[in-house]
Formats: sequence, structure tokens, C-alpha cells
Amino acid sequence: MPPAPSDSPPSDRTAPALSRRDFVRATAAAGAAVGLAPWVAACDRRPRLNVYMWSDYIAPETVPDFERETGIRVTVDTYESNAEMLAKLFAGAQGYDILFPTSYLLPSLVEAGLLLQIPDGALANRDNIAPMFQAPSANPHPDFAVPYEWGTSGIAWRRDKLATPPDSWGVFLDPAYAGTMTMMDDAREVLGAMLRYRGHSVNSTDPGQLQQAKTDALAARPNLLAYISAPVRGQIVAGDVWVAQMWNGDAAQAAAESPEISYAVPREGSSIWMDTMAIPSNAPNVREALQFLDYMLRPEVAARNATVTGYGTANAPGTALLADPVPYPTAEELTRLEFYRDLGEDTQLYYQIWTEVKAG
Ligand code: N2P
Repeated sequence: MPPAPSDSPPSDRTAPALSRRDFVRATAAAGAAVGLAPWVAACDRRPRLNVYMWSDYIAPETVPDFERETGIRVTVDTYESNAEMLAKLFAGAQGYDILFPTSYLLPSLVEAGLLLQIPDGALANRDNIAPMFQAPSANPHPDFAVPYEWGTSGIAWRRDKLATPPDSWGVFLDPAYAGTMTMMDDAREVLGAMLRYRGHSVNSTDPGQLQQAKTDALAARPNLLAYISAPVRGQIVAGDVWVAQMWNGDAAQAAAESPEISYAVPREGSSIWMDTMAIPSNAPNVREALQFLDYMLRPEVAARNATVTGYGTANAPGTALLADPVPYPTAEELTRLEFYRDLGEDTQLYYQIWTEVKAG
């Protein structure tokens, strides 16, 4: 049999002559197709759901329990930052049924037509969301997204390595800890921390303030081992990292593995954020997506997820089920914690500065 031309794939159908081995292979394939077709089709007819979410952000039993109860086959892909998720989405990713965007992204996503409006009355458990997480500052688009978990961005550190607790974002500019510190791989988080350090808002769009944040971030850069978000957990547990900018839940997960780890919001204040569950407008399995959202809104499911992730749940009856819930922020704490806001066109400014900071 002559070799197939290099620009066309080898194919038994176009081969001028079949060797015995080719014949056997072709027959076996045809037989398999005939024999297996009903099974394959049945398998394809099983309802599916494709979830794209943050890593380590759900209890291990939640998805298998949902699959058992509904017969839906769930695939979960994970990401480490909003930017990673957005890059995939804007590159035209297809096939996802559920995303977990942080709420400040909702205005841009909705404006770009990337999310599906959740039909009125589609979610029986929707009222389980505590009112403070349905306020516009927390959830600017309740019609497009269901609150999931919320948290703060702060500093985790090893008490066995640091004599005094680092209570200021300035610790990242302190060469005393050079080579043992990390900040998140996230433009809004790193520049937001530097903005708060100088007494400004994490939502500042003032060019002078952002310029200062860039100068400070560049000054911190040589002290850092890496820009890394939640996956720093293993490194702080191992003791390779002593001070890390972290989200509270991932810090709590680290502290559960190594009791020497503490977490606090620095005295200059920080961000509070809430992640949501939303359905992309091109989702192939909308009915299953709605089923999943309603399942996630059950108090006992929300409580179990929060127990494992270490974050606060936006689910009020779910919070009541927890022995040791992350308490909702008090009015006093909210004077030092700001929800990130969508900054529209000005977001570009952050990304531009961030690119320059990472390049060094
Ligand atoms: C990742 C959880 C991160 C939530 N483990 C950040 N919005």
C-alpha cells in the first residue's frame, strides 16, 4: 500500500488496496460502530453539565452527590484567577454551563452579552441568599448571577518565622523578608493592596494614585519569590513561604494543615469580594445548569462547601447550620473593606500597569 500523501490523513476508504491487516481493522471498526452505536448514543443522551470554577472551591462530595441524585454527568475544570477565566471566555470558549465570576466582573460580562439572564422563578432556593449579598455593592446583577461564597484578601504568615505579626501591606516592601514572600498573581489584588497601603480605594482610577501603586509594587517585586494566588498554600504549609498575600479561605485551609499559620486583614484595610455562579449565554445545558444552581443553594450543600473551603457562604440558612461560620463583616469592618467594582474602560489601566510590574 503506497504511503498516504502527507497532506491528507491516511484513510482506509481512499486506499487503493487493503492489506489483510487493514481489512481486519476496518471491519472491526465497522463492527464496533454497529455493535456499540446504541450504547454510545445512550451514553451521549445522558444529561451533562460542564462547570468552570476556582480551584479547591467546593466540597469533594458535592458534585458526586449531585450526579447521583440527578443522573447528570458533571465535568469540572478549574482556574486560578478571574483573568484566566476571562481569557478563555473572550477567546470564544464553548461548552461551559456554569462559571464562578467574582461579582465585580458582572457588569462587563452582562454588557458583552456573555451571560444568560436567569429566568424568574427558576430557582426555588434563591431566597436563601442573605440580603447583604444581594445588595448592589455585592451583587450588581442579581438577575444574572447567584451569590456563592465571599471572602477577604489579606496577609497569611508563619508565626514560627516572624517575630511580629505583619499588620501592614508595607511588609511586602520590607527587605528583611526578601525571598520568603509572595503576592497574588492578580492585577486588581496586587495594585489594590498597594492602593490601600497609601490610604486609597481599591477601586481608584486616579492616574497619580495608580502610578504610586505601580512604584510600590515594583519596589516589592525583588522581595517576592513569586506572584502566585491560592496554590501558594502548599508552600506556606511547607515553610518555604513565610508571608503571603492570600484569600482568607485558602489561608484557613493552610492553617488547618499547619497551625503555625495566621491570617489577618492589614490595618490599612483591604478588599472584600463575593464570587457568583452564572450561566454563559452559549451554555449547551441550561436546564441542567439551573438544576445545579438550585442544588448549590440548598442550605446543607452551601454549609458543606463552606466548611471545606474555609470561606463565608452567602447562604443565610446555610450559615446557620455551621458550628463555626466565617462571621459576616460588621459595619465597623466594612469601613476598612471595600467590594471591588467594575472599572469599565479604566480596567485597562490596571492591566497595563500590571504587565509592566510583572515584566519588572
Ligand atoms: C480559590 C478560591 C478563590 C476565591 N481557592 C477568590 N475569589
